[in-house]
Amino acid sequence: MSTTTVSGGDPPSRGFDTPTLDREAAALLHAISEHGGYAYVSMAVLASGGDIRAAEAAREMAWEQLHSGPWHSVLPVWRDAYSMACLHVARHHYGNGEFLDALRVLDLGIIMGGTLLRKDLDSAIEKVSEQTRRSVRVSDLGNSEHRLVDREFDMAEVLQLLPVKSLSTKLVVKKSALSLEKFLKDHYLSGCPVIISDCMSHWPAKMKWNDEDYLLRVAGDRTVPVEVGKNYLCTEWKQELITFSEFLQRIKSDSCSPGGPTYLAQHPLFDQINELRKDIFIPDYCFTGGGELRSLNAWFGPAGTVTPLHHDPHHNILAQVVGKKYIRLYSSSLSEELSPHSGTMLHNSSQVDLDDMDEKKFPKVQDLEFVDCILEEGEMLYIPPKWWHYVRSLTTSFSVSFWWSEGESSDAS
Ligand SMILES: O=C(O)CCC(=O)C(=O)O
Repeated sequence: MSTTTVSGGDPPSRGFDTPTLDREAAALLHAISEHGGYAYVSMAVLASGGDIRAAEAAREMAWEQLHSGPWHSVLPVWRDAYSMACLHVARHHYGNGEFLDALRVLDLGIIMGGTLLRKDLDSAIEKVSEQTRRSVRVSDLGNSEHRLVDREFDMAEVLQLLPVKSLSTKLVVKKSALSLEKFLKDHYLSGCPVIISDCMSHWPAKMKWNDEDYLLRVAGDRTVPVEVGKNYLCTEWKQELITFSEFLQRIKSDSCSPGGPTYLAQHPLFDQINELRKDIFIPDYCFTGGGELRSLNAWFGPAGTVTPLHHDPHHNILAQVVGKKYIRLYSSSLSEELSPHSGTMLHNSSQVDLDDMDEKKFPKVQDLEFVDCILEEGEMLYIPPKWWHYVRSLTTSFSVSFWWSEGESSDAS
C-alpha cells in the first residue's frame, strides 16, 4: 500500500502575497465594467475585503462567462476576472487552514484563468503546497508494486487492436545518437519523420515517472483537466477536472471502463507543476532552424487511449517517457485524400476513423502510403508540420510533446 500523508506544519500566520493583483485590480475591474460586468465588479470589491460569499459569487459569474460560447471567443478580460476571483476564494481557504481547497481553486485559476495574474497564482500555489506536501516512505520509491507499467507486452494481442495493415509496410526509420546537422538536413529540411533513440537517458523523468508514489508526492493533490471517452471526435466524449491522485486511480482501473479511457491529453502540465518540469529537458533538436518553442504538453493515460488522425501546424518531437504507443503517419501531401472535417474547429482532423474504417465512404484510403511504428520508452519521434498522425497507447503511457515553429529565415518547406 502507498503511504501518503499530508504534513501538518504550522498554521499560516498570514495569507499569501498577490503583488500583481494589488497593482492591477483597479484597471482590471474598470475593464470588466466596460464589458458589462457590473455585478461581477461589485462582488469582487466585497471579495477583496474578505467576503467569501461575494468571492464565490464573483467566481461563479466569471465561470459562466468562460462557458458562454466557444473557448476561443471568450474575452481575455473574463479569464483574468476568473483568476482574480480564484485568488480571493483561495485566500479565504488558506486563512482557514483549508489548504487542499485553496490548492484546487488556485489550479482552476491556472487552468481556466488568464495570463495577467499568473505569477500571483504560481507563487500562491508554491506557498500552499508547502502546507499540503505529501510524504512518501523513501523505501517505497521504486517499489515494483507501485510501478505504472510492469506487465509483459503481448505483440499478437496488440496487433489485433491496431488498424488494418499496421506494422506490415514501411516503418519509421530509427536512428541513435543522431547529430543536429544530420537531423536538420535529413529530417527537418526534408520533412521526413524519424525516431531518435538514446537521447533521453539523462532525464530524471525516465527514472521517476513510472513510479506511482513519486507522482502522488509531487502532483497528487493538484487538479488537472482530463478527457473521458473513446476520442475527441465522439459524441459521448467529455472533459473533467479531477485531482492527479484520482486520475492515477483511474489509470489503474480504467483501461477497459465502458465510458472509455480517461486521458490527460495535450495539457501544459509542466507550466502548472514545476517539479515535473524539472524532470525533463527540451531536446536540442527543437532549436533547429532558429525557430521558437511553442508548447510543451503532457499526454498521460492508460492503455487504449486514441488520438484520432489529425495534423498540427508545428514541428513536433513526441518523447515517450513511460510505456509504448503505436503511431501511424501519413504525409502532408495526402491531405485531400484523408478528408479533413469541414468547419474551423476540426479542420485539422480526418473524417477517416482508422479504428472503424468505412470502406464505402473512403474506398481509396486503404491504399494510401503511410509509415508507422511502436514508439518505445526512451525514444522520441519527430513529426514534421502538417503530417497526419494517429496515436494509440499500448500500455499505460506518459509522453511529452515539444512543438516548435520555424525560424523566419528557415528555408524549410
Ligand atoms: O500521444 C498522443 O496521443 C497524441 C500526440 C499528438 O497528437 C501530438 O503530439 O501532436
